[in-house]
Amino acid sequence: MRYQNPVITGFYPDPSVCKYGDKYYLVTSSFQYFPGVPLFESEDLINWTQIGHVLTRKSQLPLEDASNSDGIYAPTIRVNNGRFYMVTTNIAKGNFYVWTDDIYGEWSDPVWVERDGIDPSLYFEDGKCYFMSNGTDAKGDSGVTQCEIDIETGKVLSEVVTVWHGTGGRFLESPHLYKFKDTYYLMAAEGGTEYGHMVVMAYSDNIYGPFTAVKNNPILTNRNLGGYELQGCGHGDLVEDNNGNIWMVHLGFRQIGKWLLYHNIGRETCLVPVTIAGDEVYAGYKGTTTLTIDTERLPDDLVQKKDPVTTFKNTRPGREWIYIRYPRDKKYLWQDDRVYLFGVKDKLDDDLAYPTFMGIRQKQLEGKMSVTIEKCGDNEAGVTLYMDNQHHMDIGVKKTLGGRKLFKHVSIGDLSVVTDEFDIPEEGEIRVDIVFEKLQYGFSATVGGKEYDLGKNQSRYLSTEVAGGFTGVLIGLYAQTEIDDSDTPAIFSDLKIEY
Ligand code: 6LW
Repeated sequence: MRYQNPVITGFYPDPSVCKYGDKYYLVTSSFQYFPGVPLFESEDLINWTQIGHVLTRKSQLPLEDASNSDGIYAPTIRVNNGRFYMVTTNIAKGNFYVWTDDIYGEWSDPVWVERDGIDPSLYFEDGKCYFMSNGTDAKGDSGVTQCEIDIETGKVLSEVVTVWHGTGGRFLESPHLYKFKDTYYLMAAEGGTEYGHMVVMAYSDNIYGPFTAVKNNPILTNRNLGGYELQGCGHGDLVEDNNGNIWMVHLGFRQIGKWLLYHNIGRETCLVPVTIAGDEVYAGYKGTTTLTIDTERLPDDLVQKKDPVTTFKNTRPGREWIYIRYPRDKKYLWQDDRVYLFGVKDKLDDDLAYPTFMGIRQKQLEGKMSVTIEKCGDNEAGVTLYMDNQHHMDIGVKKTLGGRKLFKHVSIGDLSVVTDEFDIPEEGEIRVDIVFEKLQYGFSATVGGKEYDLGKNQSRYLSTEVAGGFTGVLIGLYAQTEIDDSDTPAIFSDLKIEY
């Protein structure tokens, strides 16, 4: 059959996967957003359904100090004796894991592990649990570090050993350990999560090494494919299916144009077949990831489903919709096909703030969205394409003395500009339309049967290459006022996002 990469589109980076029974479970990074660590389920590896998040409580997810792209970095998911574990880094606090015996239920409070480095991973064998990260050992050596931990308490039980230094690329990270046919395989990423990203692998007869690099490293990279739209392939995890086939999920990003080195919708989750043959490992198409993959490993009648039109009815707060740091209590209300947002003083431009905002990922480079703003609350409400607090494009409605203004506001770094502005009637709903193209966004609105052209802006200004960081564009709804206890909500209805 033929499937398309990415298999999970939009800002879902650093995927990790495990299999339990006949189902696969996958998690990704979430940075400064709440809830943390999106959790997906699949029966076939190419159709993934988000079933929730792993970190759903403030006690699991302290994000007060999390600026853009801080917070939760790459997670690893594993299952051992029917118990699921998710281990990750909260960048301001350290490494921790949580566990659950019910994948559809709540996860435990964090169990902190006194180990440094990012991208922690767990490996279970013979009643023992090994913890690895890209850390530093007691001798000051750094690389992939490994030790045994007590999985009940998180306590480090053994000496920390640097087991591999990689193949020489910068930023050796995302270590994962596996055992295939009695040989240990250690997989990691190198090159950094940009255009030089790659996946490398080593093997050993012993769990603590020494690890020898396989013959054909990097086993996966798109760094040498000039002009190919899918770039930055790296940071992977392996899983074996019921037929003994091995697959890798990994991140990659789609450039906005073949020769335009910008990506705005974040790092996404891809899937490639892998074959391990002793000291050689074959991944994807000749060690690269293609947008289209033909495989005999999946049945010909399997269909890769397209995203349905997104509405308020088929999405949920805290599932697809996420918040910046925390949703303040009582500022969000969902009723059937309507969303009520109670504005606060915090603004989209503010760092370390808690604006009234809920966002959902832009999942494809091309598409369109529309939503009705029935009321704009005390002061201001709108729609934003949000990369971070310094990079966003907003269509807003604001009350003025005796009327209202419809406007477009754009923040690009230290430029924060209202680019278009119209006086509109004091009453009546506003329909906002945004068209997503690869190179630009087009904005318009309709009020009382009259259409307002709010112009176009280049998508590159919301890209990672311009904004920096590790996230991707969210389609957000927001409300703002001059007081924090407003009881007049902005009201949104009839949302449609189509790709
Ligand atoms: C993550 C690191 C990486 O922890 O980027 O792509 C960092 N790889 O492994 C943030 O996602």
